[in-house]
Amino acid sequence: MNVIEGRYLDPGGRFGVVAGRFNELIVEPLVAGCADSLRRHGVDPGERLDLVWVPGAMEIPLAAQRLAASGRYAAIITLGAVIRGSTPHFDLVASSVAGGCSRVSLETGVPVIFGVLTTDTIEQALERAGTKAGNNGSKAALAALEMASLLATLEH
Ligand code: INI
Repeated sequence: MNVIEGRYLDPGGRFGVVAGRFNELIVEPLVAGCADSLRRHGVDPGERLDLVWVPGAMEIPLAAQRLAASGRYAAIITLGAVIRGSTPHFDLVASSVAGGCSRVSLETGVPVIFGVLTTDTIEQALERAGTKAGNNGSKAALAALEMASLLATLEH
């Protein structure tokens, strides 16, 4: 059996992070976890990582689309926090950003990693931003390395 899979090795190229400022307290540690994970896998953030801030999760797909369409990135990582709390349009925001990111990825052929938290409570979001449940930004960085490496393999 010929197994084809990506590896958590530096595939080369630039990486782009698009982060939503809304719920910044949660998103800042996601960005830090993402950059740290890339650095520990050989990607120097100072040299090869661009960070784009947008107002909130709703704006993430458009910025991700611009980065992906530029052809300059091995992968784009999206980070944000959509928290149900008392927000009536939680479902709309959550499904819109998820669908938008997936569309950008399929239309451009560039991996767009979905590192946007969608939780019921702030506590659940905090748990995934560097406390009890790890750091979703760090997990998103690993997914970006794996997908960039997989696509490089599939192209040859
Ligand atoms: N944006 C978020 O990133 N997270 C949220 O939880 C959120 N809530 O709850 O409303 C949110 N709203 C803002 C939205 O993403 C846009 O920035 C805004 O509507 C302007 O277009």
